[in-house]
Amino acid sequence: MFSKVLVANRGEIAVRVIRALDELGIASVAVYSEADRDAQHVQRASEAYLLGPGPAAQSYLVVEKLLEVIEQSGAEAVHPGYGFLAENAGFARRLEEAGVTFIGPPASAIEAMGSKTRARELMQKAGVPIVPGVTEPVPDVQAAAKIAKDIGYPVAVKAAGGGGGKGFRVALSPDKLEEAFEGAAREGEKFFSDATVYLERYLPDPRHVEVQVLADGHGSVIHLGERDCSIQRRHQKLIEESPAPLVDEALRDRIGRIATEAARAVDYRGAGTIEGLLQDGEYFFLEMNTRVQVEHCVTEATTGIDIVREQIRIAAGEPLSVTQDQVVLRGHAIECRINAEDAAKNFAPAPGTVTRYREPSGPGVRVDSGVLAGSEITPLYDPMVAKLIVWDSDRESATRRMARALEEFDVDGVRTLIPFHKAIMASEQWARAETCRDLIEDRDWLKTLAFPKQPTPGGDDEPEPLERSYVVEVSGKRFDVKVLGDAIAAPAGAMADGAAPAPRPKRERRASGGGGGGGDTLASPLQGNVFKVLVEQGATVEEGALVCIIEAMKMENEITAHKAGVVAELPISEGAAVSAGDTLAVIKSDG
Ligand code: MV4
Repeated sequence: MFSKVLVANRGEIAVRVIRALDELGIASVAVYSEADRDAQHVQRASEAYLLGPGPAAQSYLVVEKLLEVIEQSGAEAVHPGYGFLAENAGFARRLEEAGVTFIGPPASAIEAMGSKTRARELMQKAGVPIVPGVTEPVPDVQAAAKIAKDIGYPVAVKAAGGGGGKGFRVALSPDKLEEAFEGAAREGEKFFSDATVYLERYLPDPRHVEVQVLADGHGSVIHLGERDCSIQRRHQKLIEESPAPLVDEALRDRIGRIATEAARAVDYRGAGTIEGLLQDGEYFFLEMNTRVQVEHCVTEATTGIDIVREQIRIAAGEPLSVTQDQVVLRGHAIECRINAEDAAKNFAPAPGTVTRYREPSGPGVRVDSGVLAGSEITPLYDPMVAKLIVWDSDRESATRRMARALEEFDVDGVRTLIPFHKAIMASEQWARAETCRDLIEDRDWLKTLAFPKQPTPGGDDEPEPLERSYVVEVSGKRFDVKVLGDAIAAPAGAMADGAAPAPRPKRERRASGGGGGGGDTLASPLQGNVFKVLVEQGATVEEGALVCIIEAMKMENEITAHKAGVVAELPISEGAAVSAGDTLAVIKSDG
């Protein structure tokens, strides 16, 4: 077994890996950027090294710098977590060359699965069912038109370098094909430096079902059951659960075999996930993720197997700790991603400082997080604050437990998805395990689901009725009392002992973006770059009309008109940088 391992990541997953290392008696080496000096993963590791400035391209992604730290610290292996360098075959190879163990699959397996067309071809040869379509790159729109005619509309156009929905477009009809083709190619180029695209049949109402696999270096390949990740927003998974609502034992057995076959076909080693679509009882391979995933925790809850520990043991050459027969699924687990995002603003990132932070606990509750009160959620990295995972005997009780835990979760200073998740847990659609789609149909219930607006965290830009909470005792019974109305100057001494305001004097305020604005001004809710401007000065817009797209944290954020009227000012242009609070447009009411 290793004696020292470097964790090439940050946030909750770095903390998660450090915990596994601690339990195995292995020293941990953290790395951090200037923006993460006080981060949890830095404080929890045995030792920590500065990589460079905040932007990942100057810190967490700098292979040379990581190699230096490996040398300096004497780490024998590297755990990449997810994101950053986790699926970078070049990085895995560099480590191999340096005689350092990459805690992950062989570089060849990362490569094979990295190209989605190559992966489809390999899987087809191995007898793994793939979503109908081509396994070759499609050179141009003309070729695409011929193929699409054969496949039948709607067609899915996907970037070959993509994955997780990046570079994914749907063409509903032939006249929409060019736009979809160009869009997928452009996004592929932007995110993966690869404009190659391919076509698949578009499945109208699938469920996203993925299978966790583990493979050791001794010929064992097993699966740990499936996860359903059908609750997504703009291809970001928001809620995951295991087992999947529509998968029975026979189907689990079938997709489990498909997944282990897929892993064998690329000589897989370590933990991996076969992602697929389940439509009318049929299962189709989508892609393989050659890393530990965010949602691995729900599988840990239902199987009792520590996936990160298995990863480390496998990388050290040990055999899997269980056989397929020993894998027993028990109960039901659900994970909610607690992102610093504003659900009411089309899930725009909502960075800021966490001023109050209290995690839920109690039976069947697990929280994986990398923050504490005082932590800053920076726009430099992904906005996940924590993952809340619950386990209970069945889906219904797990849902109630999740609702309870969400109620206990107390985060202030930044907007989070907690209210959104509460609304989902209380919804009939969730109870019926309905799928949601944000692609082509208007049947997307996530969008329409009523969820309470959150008070603006922090700032004080609007005079609104003050709400103060007090705790009072009346004849020995405790009451929480809200006092509404304008603040009244308390006479000196009136707040003396016993009558101190509760520690949560809250101002309920208009839910607005981080920047606020108000009136005619449409302010940017986030920092980023203007990717597209969709209105012109002088144009008349409806409330909710798309004004521009701002790219931030590798995501395109649609900014919509906050009111109907005429665009009087439009001080933005494509490619320009904007800060949170900057004016994007001034919209004056008609007449
Ligand atoms: C699809 C699809 C329909 N047809 N592919 C790809 C990445 C992942 N985020 C979802 N992806 C999809 N790929 C074809 N050929 C629909 C989706 C999809 C989806 C699937 C199941 C549950 C929720 C979904 C939400 C958005 C997109």
